Parts: sequence; C-alpha cells; structure tokens
Amino acid sequence: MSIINDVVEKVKQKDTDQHEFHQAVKEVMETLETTVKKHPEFVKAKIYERIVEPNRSIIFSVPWVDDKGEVHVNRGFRVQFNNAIGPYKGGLRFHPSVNLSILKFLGFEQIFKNSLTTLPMGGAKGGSDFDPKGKSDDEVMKFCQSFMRELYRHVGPDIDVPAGDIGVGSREIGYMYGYYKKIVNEHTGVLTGKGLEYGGSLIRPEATGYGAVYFAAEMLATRGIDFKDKVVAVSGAGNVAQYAVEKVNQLGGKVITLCDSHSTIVDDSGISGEKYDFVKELKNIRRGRIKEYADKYGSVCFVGNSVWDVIKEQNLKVDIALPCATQNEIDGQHARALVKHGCYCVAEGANMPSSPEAIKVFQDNNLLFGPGKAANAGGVSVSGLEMSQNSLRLAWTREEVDKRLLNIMKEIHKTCLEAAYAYGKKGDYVAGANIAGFLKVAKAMLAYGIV
Ligand code: NDP
Ligand code: 2IT
Repeated sequence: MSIINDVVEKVKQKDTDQHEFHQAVKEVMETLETTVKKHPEFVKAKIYERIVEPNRSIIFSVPWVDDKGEVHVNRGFRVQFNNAIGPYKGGLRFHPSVNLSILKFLGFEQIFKNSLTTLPMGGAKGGSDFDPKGKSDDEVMKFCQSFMRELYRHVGPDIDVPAGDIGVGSREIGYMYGYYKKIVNEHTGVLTGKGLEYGGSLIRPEATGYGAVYFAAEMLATRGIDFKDKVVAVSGAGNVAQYAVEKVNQLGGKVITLCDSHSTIVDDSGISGEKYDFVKELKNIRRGRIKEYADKYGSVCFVGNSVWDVIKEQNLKVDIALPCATQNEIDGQHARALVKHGCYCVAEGANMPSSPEAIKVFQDNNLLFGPGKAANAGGVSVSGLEMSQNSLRLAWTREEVDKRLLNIMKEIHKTCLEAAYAYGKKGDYVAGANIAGFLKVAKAMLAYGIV
C-alpha cells in the first residue's frame, strides 16, 4: 500500500479514540488506491492528507431549562468538513451517543455523498448529545433555541445549510428555523427540511427512503429483477424507514420487519395499509415504541433484538435488506445469516449501517450492495433542490421533485458503476461511489491551490 496506509495510520494516531471516524476513513481510503496511481497531481498537492482533516470543528455548550425549572447543559457540535464544491451541507443529529467521532464520520461520508448528487454541496454534520426522548415539546423548543443561539453565527444559505438526521425532524427544524429568523432577521434557506408553509420542499420528508428504494431498484434491474412480491427487511422506524416501507409497498414488495431502539417486530403479512398508517402515527405523533404495533396487530415482537439479530435467530428468509436505523447495526454474523437465508440485495438507507466485515461478506457472496453514501443520497439531494427553490423563490410540484429525485438516483447508480469500471473494480458500488465522489472534490481542491 502507498500513501493510503500512511493517511489511515496518521488519522488513527492523531485522534486515537475516534473509532467511527477511523472506520469511515479506512473504508473510503482503501478504495482510492487506484486513484493514487492515476493522479500523481493529487499526491503532490497532498489531497489525500487534506481531505481527512475537517476545515473546522465547532464545539459549544447548550444550556437549557426543563419544565420543572431545572437547568441542563448539553454539548453542541458542527463539523464543517469540506466546502470545495459548494456550501457546507449535512444533517444535525440529536442522540445521547453523539460525539466528535460520530459527527466526523458522518461529515466525512457527507463529502462524497454530496459530490455524487450532481448538486453543488460541500460536506458537514452536527448535532448534540441531547436526547429528545421523553421531553415535552416545550423542552425540545427551549433546547433547539439554545442550540441555534450559538449555531446561527456559523451557518447561512451560502455558508452552511444544516438539516435533519436521527432525532431531528420537522418539529426540531421548525423551532430552529423560527429562532434563526428571529435573531438574524432574515427569511432565507439556511436549513432544509423546513415545513411547506415556510420554504420547505415537497418530497423532502420522503426523499431518503424513496431514494434508497429507487437505488435498490436500479441495482436489481442490472440482474433483471424488480420489487414485485419480494420479501423486504427494513430496520428503524423513523423518517428513512417509514418512507422506504411506503415506496416498497408502492412497487409491490412486502416489508416484514421494523425496529426501534427497544425492539423488533415481524409481520409476515406485510406492513402496509392501515398498519403502515399506524406506524406513522405512533412514531411521528405519539412518539411511542414499535412494540405497540405487535400488541395491536398480534404480530411477533422481539424485545432487545435488532432486525438483523431476529433474522439470524429466527431463520427468516428475506430477498432484500434495507438497513435504515443507525451505524454498525449489521455485523459479520448478521451478514452471513442474511446470505444464508437468501438475501441478494442490500441498500443502506442509514449511514454506515454495515460493519467492514459485513460489507466483505456481502461482496464476497456477490450480493448487490449499495453503500449509504450512494443509496441514501436522495435525502440530501432533495435538500439541494429545496435550496434551489428557496433561491429561485418558487416551489416545484410533488411530481417535479419526485421526477428529479428519481433521475438523480439513477444518475448516481450509473456514475458508481462507470467509476468502478474505469478504475478496475467492475460492479463494486463501494469503490465506485468513493472514487466518483472523491474525484470531483479532489479536482476542485486542486484548482484552488493550497488554501
Ligand atoms: P429517525 O430519528 O427518524 O429514526 C431513527 C430510527 O432508528 C428510530 O426508529 C430509532 O429508534 C432507530 N434507532 C436509532 N438508533 C438506534 C439504535 N442504536 N438501535 C436501534 N434502533 C435505533 O432518524 P432517520 O430515519 O432520519 O435516520 C436513520 C438513519 O438514516 C441514520 O443513520 C441517518 O444518519 C440516516 N440518514 C438520514 C437521512 C434523513 O434525511 N433523515 C438522510 C440520509 C441518511 P427510536 O424510535 O427508539 O428512537
Ligand atoms: O445523512 C444525510 O444525508 C442527512 N441526514 C441529510 C442531510 C441533508 O442536508 O439533507
């Protein structure tokens, strides 16, 4: 190995405890080996060393007062990783596990994902270790306002445009946007995922889930297969999972699993119709546990187990897997169980849900494997379209945005395959996504000189 090994080793030595970030850097860098040979100009300009270092990491305190009058303090972050091809862009995550390692991994992935979208967006990520679970609307509002009281000075429609991620949906974006508008006195596209009444785009809520299914459909089509009558495992029960389920149902597939951080449910008759509406109401309005689905519809519930544990332990047969919960949810054993039970396609709705060992199992067994930075790029793509609509001061129809989303996902699929082929990795979507995403950013960085 050439300088690639050095870069990975230096990242590990510099920030020894940032394991998720190390994992993401290693996965991307290993597939860039062939670009080193073809592009000595990148080596000379130290693009590989520079791309793993965030331009700026902002860490701040977020004090807030709960309903009982007690004072709390959380840690807020924004990692502005790379703005070579456009303003920083990427979601905000509110979850107790959030730390700098997780946000650096997500911000790093976002650079390549955003590059693949065909739209001009740099890579960033942010969030807080705040846990919205069990908090009242008023407490969430107070937290969001305190978070924005610091974040506002670092963002802007041409600087950095955050959006949602785990624990940040339309409610949180509304509170943050309202507060930004109040203190900056501007009505601009500084956040995406906004409500339709104040500058949001149609199809943004659906975009990540729909996009992941569009991407899976493109991969399946290379083998002459479609979603009709296929058995699909989806993990998570949040924004991405819900709209993945909706699109699979529309395409004639059958989703048999969902999970949250408490349990997994299995419904062999398929999660659709009234049962699907129940999930949306349960998770988006009542904010309850997925276990209630099993209680109501008499399906099976496995407390404390992930979808992938259940598939392994119950010998469930699935054709297609759509992990839509969180990072590293599928390990090597889960992957081997999926292969054993007949799965032939995995499209990552979540970011880095498959461990490196799991990816190796999928690829060694010739599964169609779509990595998150390609398969879940639909969300940020429609965020980019929301930015365009805000700049144009108009709103496209649902059909128009959905058509653009579908075209972008097809384009990303094609770009991955073409880049993989051109760099000697035929059919490898991981290498294709990393190489194509990287080349655009690297060329822009080269053009700027050393800045
Ligand atoms: P949500 O907060 O809407 O939903 C997350 C879901 O996953 C919830 O059901 C949650 O359970 C479950 N979950 C989270 N952590 C765990 C865990 N450790 N174990 C089991 N279940 C867990 O988030 P999103 O749907 O927006 O995000 C899901 C994934 O998709 C993330 O990886 C995110 O980075 C990625 N993503 C999101 C995009 C977007 O546009 N929102 C775009 C691209 C990628 P519970 O209900 O108990 O909280
Ligand atoms: O991981 C992601 O791509 C997101 N959470 C969406 C980012 C965005 O800016 O829409």
